Amino acid sequence: MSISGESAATTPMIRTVAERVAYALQRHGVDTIFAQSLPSAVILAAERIGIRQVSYRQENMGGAMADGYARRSGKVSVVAAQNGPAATLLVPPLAEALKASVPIVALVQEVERDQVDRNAFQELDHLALFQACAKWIRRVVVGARIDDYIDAAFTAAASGRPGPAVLLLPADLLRESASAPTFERRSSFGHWPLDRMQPDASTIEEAARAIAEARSPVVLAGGGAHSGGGATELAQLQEMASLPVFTTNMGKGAVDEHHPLSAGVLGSLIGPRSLGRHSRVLLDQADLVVLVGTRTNQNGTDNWRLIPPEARIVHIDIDPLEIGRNYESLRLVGTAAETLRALREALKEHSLVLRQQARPSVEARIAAAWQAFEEDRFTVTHRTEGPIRPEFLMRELQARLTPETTIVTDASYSSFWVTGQLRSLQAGMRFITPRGLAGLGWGLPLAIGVKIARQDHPVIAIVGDGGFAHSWAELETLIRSNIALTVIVLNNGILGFQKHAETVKFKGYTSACHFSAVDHTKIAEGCGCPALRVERTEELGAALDRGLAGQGPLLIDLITDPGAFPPISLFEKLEEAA
Ligand SMILES: Cc1ncc(C[n+]2csc(CCOP(=O)(O)OP(=O)(O)O)c2C)c(N)n1
Ligand SMILES: [Mg+2]
Repeated sequence: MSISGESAATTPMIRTVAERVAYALQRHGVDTIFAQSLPSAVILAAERIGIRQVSYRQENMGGAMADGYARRSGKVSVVAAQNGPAATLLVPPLAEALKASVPIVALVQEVERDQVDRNAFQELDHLALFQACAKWIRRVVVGARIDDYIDAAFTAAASGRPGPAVLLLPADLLRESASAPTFERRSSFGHWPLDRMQPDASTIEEAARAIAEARSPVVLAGGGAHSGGGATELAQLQEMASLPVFTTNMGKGAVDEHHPLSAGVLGSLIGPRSLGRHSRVLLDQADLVVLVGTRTNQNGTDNWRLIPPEARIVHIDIDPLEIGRNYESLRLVGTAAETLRALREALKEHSLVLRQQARPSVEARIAAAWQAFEEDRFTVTHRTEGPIRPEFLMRELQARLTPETTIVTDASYSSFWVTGQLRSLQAGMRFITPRGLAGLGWGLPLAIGVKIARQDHPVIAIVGDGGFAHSWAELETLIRSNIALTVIVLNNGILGFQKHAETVKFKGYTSACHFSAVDHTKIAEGCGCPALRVERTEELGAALDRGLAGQGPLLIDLITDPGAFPPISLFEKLEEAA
């Protein structure tokens, strides 16, 4: 990229280590940094050379913005923060990014080098702090090595299984004059996956044969299927080899869910009125399961109960440690796109007659599952009386989706309403959910990051009222930074999942579960954000149209039915009791 040339040309101008950091970021294609002015020397230098600072109100949120930005842009994102208290607030979003495999470089200020271990102001052991939530942590102590460390941080974040890398930058080091590095670095590592890999030919061949010869193979694709063009490759393999494809919550959108071989999201969404209740039999009866980019976690497998024990497993993953963690598998270590492409190439040498013969009946079973799902949920998707059902919102939204629309959710029910009720329109469409750790509060900042990455595309954040309360303050960021996001608050007045899960497990719930009434329109308007309160189904369409017109931000405070819960397996008993 041209930036490296520019960086080389301007090198003589660089005076401080902080400036060298800014130029190194630019060399890696960074044009946006999520920060709140700190470390000041770095942010000043970055703004001076045209890197945009999106300034968050709180570090938790800044980290989640960086997460959304990286997920949607395909670029490594950068978040920066002060030492001590600010650094501690980066822990939750970096933990999400670690679990969800999202590459973020966090630049964290350190106390001055000669003040270390003297109880300097806001001194904290950052190496220990970030141990459980970062892939890589280093402290830079020699100014001349700064480019080495910036490049190492980007390499750590974007290579192999992507994840967060933390670079600790002592304040005095940043102000120091920059001495010449041992050699000029020119590479740009700002995109991910950094290294594209595929398994050896004999392993690919074995997997291809297994697919060609299986009685009833299925694919289960996770979030890894989205990285680096994996979704396009998966769609081609699905069509060529007539393979039915399920996704996990994180994998949603990896295939077009209107394709006749797409069986929707599985995981824990298998309760009454779910698609999974009807579609899961395909997985139950599979003799071969091809896992693509999934950590086979509890939610993605419904407590590890979905995949039949006698099925053969082929597991494609960039992380060798995920393969075999929960299922003994044929090991296909590689990036999703390259490995799926290699599989498709290998399958050209095989007869796919078994797959073609099975296809009409597989398609018929999938169509019947979608049909039964539509019938089961009809009463809630069409209910116009009483408090608004989230399923009604999803039907209204579905009618307004385009393949370019990105839906972003918070943790809790908003994730499940979206993954379970909406239907993707195209392979690679994105439904971004914080399923790495499922922490509350990340919907709004994730969506802000997504919208900054895709300013020309519609982005809708759907958040529960409990989770939204973690992040109200970022409505001001939305306005100040001129981000045209539609935010829908599912205002059911309760910590819904908490209340219902306690009811199932303990036949009662604690006094924390009900809130006093909150008028989110007032909060939004107090920050200068236009807002609407919607209580009746007939008002909803116009409100959505206004948000999607894209003229500016809009908050919709949607008063929803506190009795509604998504069809996750845990709630089966609750549904039966209702
Ligand atoms: C940071 C964090 N704290 C607590 C939880 C536990 N938790 C999961 S869902 C939930 C209730 C969420 O309520 P709300 O955001 O209003 O969504 P609803 O379920 O009502 O749609 C809680 C407390 C969590 N996931 N993350
Ligand atoms: Mg709620």
